[in-house]
Amino acid sequence: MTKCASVSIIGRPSSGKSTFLNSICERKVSITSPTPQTTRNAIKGIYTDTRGQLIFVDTPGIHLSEANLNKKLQEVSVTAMDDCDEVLYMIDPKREPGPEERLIAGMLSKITCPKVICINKNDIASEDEIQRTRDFLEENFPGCEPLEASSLEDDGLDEVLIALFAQAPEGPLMYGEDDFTDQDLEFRVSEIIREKAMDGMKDELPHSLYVEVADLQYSEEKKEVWVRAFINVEHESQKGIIVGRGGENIRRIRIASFKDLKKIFPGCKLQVDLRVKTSPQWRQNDMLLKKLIK
Ligand SMILES: Nc1nc2c(ncn2[C@@H]2O[C@H](COP(=O)(O)OP(=O)(O)OP(=O)(O)O)[C@@H](O)[C@H]2O)c(=O)[nH]1
Ligand SMILES: [Mg+2]
Repeated sequence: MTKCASVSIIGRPSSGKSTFLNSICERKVSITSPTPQTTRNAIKGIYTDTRGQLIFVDTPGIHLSEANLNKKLQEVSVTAMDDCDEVLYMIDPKREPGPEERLIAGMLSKITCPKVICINKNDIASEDEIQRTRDFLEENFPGCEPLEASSLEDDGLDEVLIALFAQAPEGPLMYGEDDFTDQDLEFRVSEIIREKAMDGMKDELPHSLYVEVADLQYSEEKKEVWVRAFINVEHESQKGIIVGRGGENIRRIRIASFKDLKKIFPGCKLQVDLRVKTSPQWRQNDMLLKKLIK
């Protein structure tokens, strides 16, 4: 009998949850960046081998904040945490465990499903930083046996899979053997463009962006794809930054997006039309947040 489990990946922003998922699925399923709070949705990545299937749900990093967008993001993570067979708790040893980490550990200790704890980024963490993290985990999950890995360098991830499969319930596969995500094409396209638009942006700008695919025409027969997308920012001044001097930055975003989109539409003639738009205070717009964050 095969095993099949849904696994929510939970942790602070930037702990490497999406990087882990991409390494496991061997492709970009969920966008990543050095900016905290990159992931905004519950993103499924499916891993299948002879043991069975693990349906990972990547979640927004849990961050203490009363802002509308953050509260929405937290809701996504809490729902995923409550509604899965197992939890993978991803912790970044480079950051000292503070109130945020304690909040997450507190939430997770109340959850009864099996948990696997992974100390990520062991390629760059010092022994002291790893020990500090182990002490924190022992305090919060007495007797736990955290694993160590580097999601970026794909090191130690097999052990994480072994631990997850060991505690997974038996059951038939929920998805096809070749499936790796359930995201629709428009969403995947918008996320790739968002990743490229976030790249190199500082302060509030990465958080002030959302991407809207206005048109996506895909002809499998003609092997042609046409994308028109709007990069939305909150302020007029941010528009100029995204466009860049002489359109230099928007050109960079287009070229970088193009490269990744080619992987989604291999062998297709691709046309990408990007526009920048101001959408004042979109992060306060509950209707829009409902549509964007799920
Ligand atoms: N050195 C190193 N860097 C890592 C590792 N895992 C992730 N990173 C880096 O950490 C940053 C954040 O990674 P993400 O995967 O986007 O983190 P996340 O937990 O999904 O973050 P949110 O979506 O904001 O919650 C990126 O710059 C990654 O390249 C790792 O194992 N080693
Ligand atoms: Mg993420």
